[in-house]
Formats: sequence, structure tokens, C-alpha cells
Amino acid sequence: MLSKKIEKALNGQIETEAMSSQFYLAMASWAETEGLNGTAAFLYRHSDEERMHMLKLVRFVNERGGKALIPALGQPPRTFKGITDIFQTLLSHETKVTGEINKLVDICLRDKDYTTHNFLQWYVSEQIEEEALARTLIDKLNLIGNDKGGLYLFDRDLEGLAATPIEQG
Ligand code: OFO
Repeated sequence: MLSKKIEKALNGQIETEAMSSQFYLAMASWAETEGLNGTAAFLYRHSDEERMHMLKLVRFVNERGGKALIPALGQPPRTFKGITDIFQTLLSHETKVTGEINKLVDICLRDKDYTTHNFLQWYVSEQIEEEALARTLIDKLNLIGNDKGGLYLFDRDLEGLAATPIEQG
């Protein structure tokens, strides 16, 4: 059974994952209208992944005797400055999320809730991967600079990444 404190903290994380999904959906839609189809496919997939992260939490909270709360969400940005801006924003968002996951892990340890602690380890690894991927993409974009041919290839590479199936954990 979840303590009220942990239930509340997990519900906060449900909101964060839902917001991430909306945020990346907004980025995907913007990229699609800019003709960056590979980037859009990658971000649509990323948005789906975040929804899956949210669902996993919803199911866990309910299975452990708590009540998952489905949150109202604010309006995500409508436009972005460019592709590099998108991936920098994505990385800083993910870094924030990692901090939140770490805080959750800490609360579980202090409360001696080892079941939730164990459940959260999946999120800990996921954050490492997401941050690493965002950093690699930003490095590539920095190398490309203003080279249109490079950008074309970058976008095509992302199409390939988007084609890999989503890991359900
Ligand atoms: Fe849910 O992993 Fe990103 O935010």
C-alpha cells in the first residue's frame, strides 16, 4: 500500500510525464510544418514514449492501492526558434525530469518504500538514455552548423531512429 506522501509524489510525476508528452507533441507538430519530417517522426515517437511513462505510473499507483490523478495540462509552446533550439529545450527539460525522478527515489528511501524504489529504477535508467541521446543530437547539430546538406542527412537519420519500436519496460 502506498503512503499518502508517496502517492502524492507519484501523482506529481504523472503530471510531469503527461506534460512532457504534450511538449514533445507540440515540437513534433512544429517540425512537421517546417518540412523536417524525420525530426517530426522522432518527436512524435518521443511524445508517445512519454505517454507510456505516464501510463506506467498511473497503473502502478492504482495497483498499489492509491488513486492516480489525470491532470489538466497547460498550453505548450506553439512555435520554436529552430531545430537546435528544440533539442536544447528537450535536453534541459529532460535534465529537470531527471532531478524530479531522483527526488522521488530519495523520498522512497527515506520512507523505506522499497517496492516503489524498485519500480522507479526503470525511470532512472530511462533518464540516463534520454539525456545521452539528446546530448548526441545537439553535438551533431553543432557540427552541422548552417550546412543544409548536413541538416538534410540529420533529419533523415532521425527518421531511422523513429522507426525503432518503443520499449515498454
Ligand atoms: Fe519520461 O522520460 Fe523524458 O521526460
